[in-house]
Amino acid sequence: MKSRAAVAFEAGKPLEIVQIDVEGPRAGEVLVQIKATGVCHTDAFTLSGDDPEGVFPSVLGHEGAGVVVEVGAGVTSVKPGDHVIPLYTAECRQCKFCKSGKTNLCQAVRATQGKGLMPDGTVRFRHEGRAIHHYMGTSTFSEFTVVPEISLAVINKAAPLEKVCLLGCGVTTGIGAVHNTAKVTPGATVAVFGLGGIGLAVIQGAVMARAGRIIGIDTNPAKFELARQMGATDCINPADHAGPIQQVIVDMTDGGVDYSFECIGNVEVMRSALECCHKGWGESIIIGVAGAGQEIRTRPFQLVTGRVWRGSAFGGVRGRTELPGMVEQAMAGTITLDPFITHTLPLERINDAFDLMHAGKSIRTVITF
Ligand code: NAD
Ligand code: AHE
Ligand code: ZN
Repeated sequence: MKSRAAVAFEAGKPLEIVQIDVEGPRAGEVLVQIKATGVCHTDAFTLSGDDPEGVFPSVLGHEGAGVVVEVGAGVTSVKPGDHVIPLYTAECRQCKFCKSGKTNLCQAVRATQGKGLMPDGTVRFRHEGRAIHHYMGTSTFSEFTVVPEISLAVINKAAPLEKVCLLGCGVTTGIGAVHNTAKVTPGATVAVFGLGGIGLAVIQGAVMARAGRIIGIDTNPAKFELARQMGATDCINPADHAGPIQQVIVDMTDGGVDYSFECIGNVEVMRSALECCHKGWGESIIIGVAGAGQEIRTRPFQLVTGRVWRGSAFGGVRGRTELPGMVEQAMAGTITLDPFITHTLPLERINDAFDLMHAGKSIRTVITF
């Protein structure tokens, strides 16, 4: 079938809105009509060319929601008409990772997904006969996409797709990192580095966990008002301080925070986030994605003296099992999505969404089809 799609033909170039050919679903696959998709900083990161797994041409996008159109042979857990959120972290419930009970990082389709291919090693997208790669197993910047059955969470049909698409990445990542990775406790002091979509979702998670103090840090003070509205008790711009930001935070928290979250993808800030943690127990969670060749560093003494470094992918959430419940929470108002949606644009204007993000003017732009 034909599909309108925003194709990344080359790294560092704007997306091109073109008509692509989408092949029907093969065994174990599902054809989904995407109704809405958020634009996450990771899409911009991959488009920039910094992602070691970035392949071009490709259809980016991994924060979408849509409706099942057709299922391939052997598909039993979804049917046409189901409302779904595509998962960049699949959940097969059979691999060593799923069965461990220790991680959400299912590996059933991860190797081919990282190469921009479907699990059988081929693609379903073509443009003028040329193969177009998939992205993160989701490719939500296309009106029609094909994904593995195990990469779909079936959600309540009454949920507004143009809002709950944000649970496909940003909001789930931030809230999940607080609850599943850090396990923030009531009364805890929390520092959040980067007040974009992920950082604000961490703030929302910290409020849900009844954290006592939530310190937001951003180099763009325009992000502070919304951060405060969502529950930040203090907002700091590192540029307003002469010394290292970790020292500023240690001084204002009687020795450091209980938990910190890096939501930027900057390895220098990752160091600050670790070093602002309290001696003996403070834990720092890396969420931000850093480019090829980047490495983190600190004095090992920071860890010897009890600080802990962790990472979190998709907030540690098992998508097929847990996302439907998070959608219910959003419908009940326990999770709030509206404040994240600063802009809504049609697919034809998707490059504006990237511009708004780079200019620091948006939290999330939702693209509608
Ligand atoms: P965003 O662009 O909306 O927000 C980033 C924020 O960081 C901005 O407000 C910006 O002003 C701020 N910032 C930039 N440099 C800074 C600095 N030196 N000090 C303080 N603040 C600074 O991005 P986002 O969509 O919220 O994504 C944030 C990061 O999380 C990205 O690296 C993204 O790739 C990553 N991410 C990871 C996961 C995961 O599962 N681990 C999921 C989603 C996104
Ligand atoms: N491809 C990159 C890493 C990208 C990355 O870290 N992705 C996050 C999700 S970001 C969503 O906005 C993630 O979940 N990673 C776990 C995984 O299995 O991909 C690289 O460095 O190669
Ligand atoms: Zn994302």
